[in-house]
Amino acid sequence: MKTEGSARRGRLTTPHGDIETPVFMNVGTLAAIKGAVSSMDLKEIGCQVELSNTYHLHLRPSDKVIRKLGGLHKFMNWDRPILTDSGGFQVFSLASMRKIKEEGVYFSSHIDGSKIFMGPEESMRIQSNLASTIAMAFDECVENPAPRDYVERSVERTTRWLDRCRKEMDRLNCLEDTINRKQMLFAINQGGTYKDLRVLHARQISGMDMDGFAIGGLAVGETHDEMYDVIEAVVPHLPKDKPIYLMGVGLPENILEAVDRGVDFFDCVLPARNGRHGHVFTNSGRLNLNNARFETDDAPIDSTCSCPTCKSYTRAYIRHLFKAKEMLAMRLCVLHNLHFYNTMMTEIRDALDNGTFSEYKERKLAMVRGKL
Ligand code: PRF
Ligand code: ZN
Repeated sequence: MKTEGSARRGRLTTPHGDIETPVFMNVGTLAAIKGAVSSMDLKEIGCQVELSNTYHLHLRPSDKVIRKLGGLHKFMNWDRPILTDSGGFQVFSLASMRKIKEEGVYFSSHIDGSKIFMGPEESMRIQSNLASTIAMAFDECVENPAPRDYVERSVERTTRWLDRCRKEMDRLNCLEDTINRKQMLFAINQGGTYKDLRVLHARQISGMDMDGFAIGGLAVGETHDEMYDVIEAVVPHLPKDKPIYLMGVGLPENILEAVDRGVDFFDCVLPARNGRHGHVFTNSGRLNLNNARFETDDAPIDSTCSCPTCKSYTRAYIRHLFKAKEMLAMRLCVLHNLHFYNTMMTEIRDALDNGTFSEYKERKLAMVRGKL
């Protein structure tokens, strides 16, 4: 592993192949990247890891169905690593009528209102049925800002839940008929914006046998500077030899700043969501392709980009597709944006290999802000 300041160039070996880090994981909540992007497309745009969600797949088509069909890899035709989030975030952001108890969370499905219970053991069983490469611990994600005493009790419960996740995952990985008996488990650090609670929790979970450590509960209401402060406070208290994953972050500039502070894994819905609205990332700032100024623009989205979209289509054509409400508009922009993110991660890894990350970071920050 090469380092430059706190930034690290690493590799995580998994049963589904090596992951070169820092890495961006491409979000396919329902075992599909929104915007009509297939697993074949993902290979073309340099995706290493796909991310799906326990909560969504449990509700539809159900983890039992996916298990019967041989697990998520076979189901969605993706043979590289898959990380599944635990439901700990989605239950809190999507479900209604939520009741948090020591045993887990009672809630109503956002699809049909049916009553569901999910606790650490249920989350591990669902993720074991999905047979993802990496499972995430079942945690509580608290929105910022939150009262200190609430965060304190929530973090303590998340630690107890982590212990139950570890035990249940160990049991499942020993069962003869488990699809992926080498399923990995990442812990999740919480503690809101209270740095002392964050550090206390990081110290507690560092002592547990985990394959990686995530920083959760960020990008949920605090400022970017508060987020960077928490990352800086927490990273030194996590094991040096395990990957660190910042959940649900973020803009290219947030990723560059977090890599600089020691983060290895990222995921975010932004590139796909923005792409579906015609908002694209380029090396000269962000563009909105719905804008009238692109009506007769025959340049590609980004003339420095080698993605399938930029090799073949103009801004004017894609703008026309949006106006005509053609699905292809979304697909082309999502492909470009995901390629932009995955390529930025390759550039980050190359810069770390060459010892030029700090120069690269400053140049790329200027580029994505449209100032170069
Ligand atoms: N916990 C889980 N998933 C998450 C988060 C979290 O705190 C976040 C916070 N940004 C995104 N996804 N389990
Ligand atoms: Zn492109």
